[in-house]
Order: sequence, then C-alpha cells, then structure tokens
Amino acid sequence: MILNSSFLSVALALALQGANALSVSVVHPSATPDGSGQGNNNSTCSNPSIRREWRTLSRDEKKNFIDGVRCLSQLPASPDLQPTGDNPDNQPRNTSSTLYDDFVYIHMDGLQSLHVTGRFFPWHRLFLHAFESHLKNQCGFTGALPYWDFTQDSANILASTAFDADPEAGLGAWPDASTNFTVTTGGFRDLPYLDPGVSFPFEYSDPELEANSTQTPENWQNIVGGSRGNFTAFQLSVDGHRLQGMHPSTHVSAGGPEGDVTNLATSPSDPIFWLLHAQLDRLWWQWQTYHPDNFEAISGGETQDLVHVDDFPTGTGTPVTANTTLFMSNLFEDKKIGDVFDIMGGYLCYDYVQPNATQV
Ligand SMILES: [Cu+2]
Repeated sequence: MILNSSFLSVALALALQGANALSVSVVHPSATPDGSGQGNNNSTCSNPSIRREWRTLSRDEKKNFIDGVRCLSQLPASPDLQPTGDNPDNQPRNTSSTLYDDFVYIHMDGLQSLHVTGRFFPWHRLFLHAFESHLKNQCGFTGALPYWDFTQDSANILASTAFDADPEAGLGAWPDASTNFTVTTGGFRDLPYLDPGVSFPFEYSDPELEANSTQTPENWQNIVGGSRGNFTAFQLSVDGHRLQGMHPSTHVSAGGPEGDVTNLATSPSDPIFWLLHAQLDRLWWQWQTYHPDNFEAISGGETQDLVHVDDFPTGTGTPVTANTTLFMSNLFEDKKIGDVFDIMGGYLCYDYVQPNATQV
C-alpha cells in the first residue's frame, strides 16, 4: 500500500483559510430546490448507513475500520474474479494474493474504461459499495465507509489531524525523509507497498498549480453549485484541465511521486483511496442533489482519450447512459449506472452526514 507518502511541490503553501472554514454547501435530499428528482424510492431505504468524516469517528470506530481492511488483506484471493481484459497492459493476476488485492486488481483491470470516461463516478460508487460490503460480510466491519474531507486540510495538509500514528486506530502520520517517506506508523504501517513507479506527471498545462489550491472549500462549493444539468462539465470541474483538478491533485498530494495512491491503476492499494473516493462520491451526491437537473445527469463515452482530455473529459466512443453496465470483474455483482444514481434508492442505502452538523 502506499506507505510511501512524499510530497510534490504541488502539495503545500497557500494558507488562505483556516482549517475549520468548512462552509460547504451541503444540500440534503429534503432540501433540494423543489424536493423532487431523487429519493423517490426512499421507502425501500428507511435506515441508511451513515458515512462520516474520519475525524468524527470514535477510536473504536476507527479501529473497526482499520481491522476490517487488515482482515481483507489477510484473506485469500477470490476464485470468482474474472478479469474483463479491458486493460491490455494489465499484469497477470497473482492468484496467491489477497482478497484486498483483488480490489486493486479489478481497478487495474478496468483502468481505461473507468477513468476520464462517463463511467468514472458511477463505477467508483459501486466499487466503494462492493468494498464496504466485503468489509461487513467477511471482516466484521460494523460501520459505514468513512470519508476524508480534504477541504478541511487545504491550508496545510501536513498539519491534517486525519493522519495520526495511533498503532491501532490511526491512518499513519505523514512520513518524512528520515524513512524515505515510507509510512511507518498507524494501523497500516506493515501493509505492502506495491511500488508502482511514477504515473504522473501528466503533461500539465499549468505545472505551477498548487494541488491544495484545488482542494479548498470554495472550490468544492463552486463544483457543487456549478455545471447545472451538465455531467461532463461537472466531471471536468472535479478532474480539472489536463487532470489538474481536485480529484487527481488529491491522489498526487497524498501519494507523492512514488506512492501507490498516486498511480491511476494501483491506487486502491493504499487504503486512503477508500476515504478519498468516498469524499468524491459525496461530492457527486451533493452535486446530484443540488438541483433536480443534476440528479440523473450522465454523459460521455466508454473510451478514454488522454491526448484530448480537455475536449473529452468524460471520454469518447460508445455513449454512456443509465443502461451502461458497471463491471465488477465477477468479484461483485455488475450493476447499471441507473442503479447507482440514488444512494438511498433501494439497491444502495447510505447517506453522508451533513458536515456542519457534526464537525468536530
Ligand atoms: Cu479509480
């Protein structure tokens, strides 16, 4: 797993606002402009599990999550997994690996069709659900997937209180040069590091852009309130021009030049992936529920075009619709995009706590 976190120069500085300047515009389904457009099946989800920010969890709840991840990393790989073969460059699967590694593998397996395409948000929503289900069903996890609200840390991510050294309940303190930026503390300190090699830098159009300038509460609010009814514009606002937006920047700032989570393919190998992507799923949900026009908006194609990424931020080729299948490589059931629009729609049944109500 990452356990090798260093920093690009993109990660720091810009002390613009205090860490508690979390003025995110959170719109709960019941508070959408006309209260319609989503949650129509809420009667089938009367008791959603509630995903909360990592720092609001008790020590026991944090430990329960970390124990669950460690458990998955000790169970044998699933005999059911069948690669889709979408990624022709994918390495052969090591079937003597672990169940946790299976999740990394299916992310690698679908690499090109899952990122910078119209599948990105819905596929990752299902992926998180599959992982959370495995934690619960196979490893005694009793909570809901936590998220890392990185907007609280945009002023100084190194001072983030989300990362601490508690050997049983901590995500690990930020490492430094003394350990070659390898994470040596926290509950994941002894998980393996894949050493994926460098996947970034991308050809940045603005190489001086600071990663944390994309992670601010203001940017979050602009994303949530913008791109009305236009899914492709929304995704572009999250991924950014030449992939310099909030999503890729957070991968890079958490993983540094060589960390697992920096690598587009192997990023789930670092458990921070789950908290980072729960935050992005929460961002999509806030945008969906900001206006009824957003709720079932989907666009783009199934094929990545990194050369013309600014022209096709949600891909090209076969159009992505509510009927498009989200493949889970037989590790988990496939679903259609339309099945995951509503996180409280019957198939999915969870919600995100409203940050301002519970922030500590
Ligand atoms: Cu991904």
